[in-house]
Amino acid sequence: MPTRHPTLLETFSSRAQTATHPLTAYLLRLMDLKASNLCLSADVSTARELLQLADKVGPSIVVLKTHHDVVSGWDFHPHTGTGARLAQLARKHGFLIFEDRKFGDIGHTVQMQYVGGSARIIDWAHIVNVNMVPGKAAVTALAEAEAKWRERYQYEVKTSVTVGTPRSDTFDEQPEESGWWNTDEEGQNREGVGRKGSIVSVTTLTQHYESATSPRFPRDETKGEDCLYAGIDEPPIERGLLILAQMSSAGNFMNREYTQACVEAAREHRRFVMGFVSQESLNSEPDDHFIHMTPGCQLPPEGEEENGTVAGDGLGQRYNTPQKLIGLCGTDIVIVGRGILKAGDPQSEAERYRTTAWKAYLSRVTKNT
Ligand code: BMP
Repeated sequence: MPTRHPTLLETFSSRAQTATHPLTAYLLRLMDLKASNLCLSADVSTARELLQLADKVGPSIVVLKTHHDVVSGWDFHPHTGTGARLAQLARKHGFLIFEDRKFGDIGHTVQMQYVGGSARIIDWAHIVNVNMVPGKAAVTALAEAEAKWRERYQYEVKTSVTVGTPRSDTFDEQPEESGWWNTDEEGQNREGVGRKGSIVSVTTLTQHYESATSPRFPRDETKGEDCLYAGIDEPPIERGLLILAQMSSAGNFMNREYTQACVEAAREHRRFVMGFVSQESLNSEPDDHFIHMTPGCQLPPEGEEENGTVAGDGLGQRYNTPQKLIGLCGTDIVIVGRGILKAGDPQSEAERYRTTAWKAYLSRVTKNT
């Protein structure tokens, strides 16, 4: 049982007022609006299933967790692909996308994995997580990558072509560095875009950034649909990180000292780290306003004692009920995969999880009154 930090007894709407991270504040407001503290772990094997599932279960959840690398047929197109279509469903139903990528490499590599490659995770996932085994530098590196991405994506690239004679002072002699932050979707170098022209013969090609109406979501341009969930505006542009501080699997190596190092790293990056993937609340200092998401959650089958025990999956996964995780351990959002996915009717099973998890939260905070 964690120490009784004030956040354990505070309502989500009240915590939204004090959250340090803008995306956490938004998520807490969304939770309050939808009366949901449920995350679906959408571990299905095809992109088609994933999109259908997100559309069906979307109304019950506040976060959709993906492992994009287990999905076959994932379309990487930045505007019409799977990430963009998920983003569209996220706007329609009001949920955030959490890519459970568990970055776990040196800083330079995690930056490339986050922002670049075919998946361009940062473009469609509001939230990602990090496995801090390589050390705190991975968190710093991801924070830096996000800040650079945000700076750049506040603007859209507009290209104009003019014919004329360029003056020598319009050209910068400095050699340019290439990296993930200055390549576009096709991998073309974009460094210098917005500040200088280049010539092909006497034609001047000028590219400049213009403020984008909404850079937050790549839209599905093929559908023309663009509805936004009622009652709340667009999420902020800021991306968020969760630190994997404790695991649900039996025999994992994340001991107390390791978890504490995760908490310290989070405190050093309060503008980027939203909180933790953990098995309990890790808020302990007065300034800790972190959010906690917890996997390894299942309910006993319908009709059985709601607080009964649930067996593991035989592959190391251990399960606890929403009542235990939210009521006793103080977590905020339960992450449920197979408990919902394997049900005959995932949509109504998600509703069963939503109502149970919400009830556990309500009974926790009403102990305050
Ligand atoms: P399920 O509810 O089907 O056991 O799925 C749990 C999900 O949460 C999986 O996607 C898994 O990768 C993830 N997960 C976990 O189970 N335990 C952890 O400690 C961290 C995770 O990300």
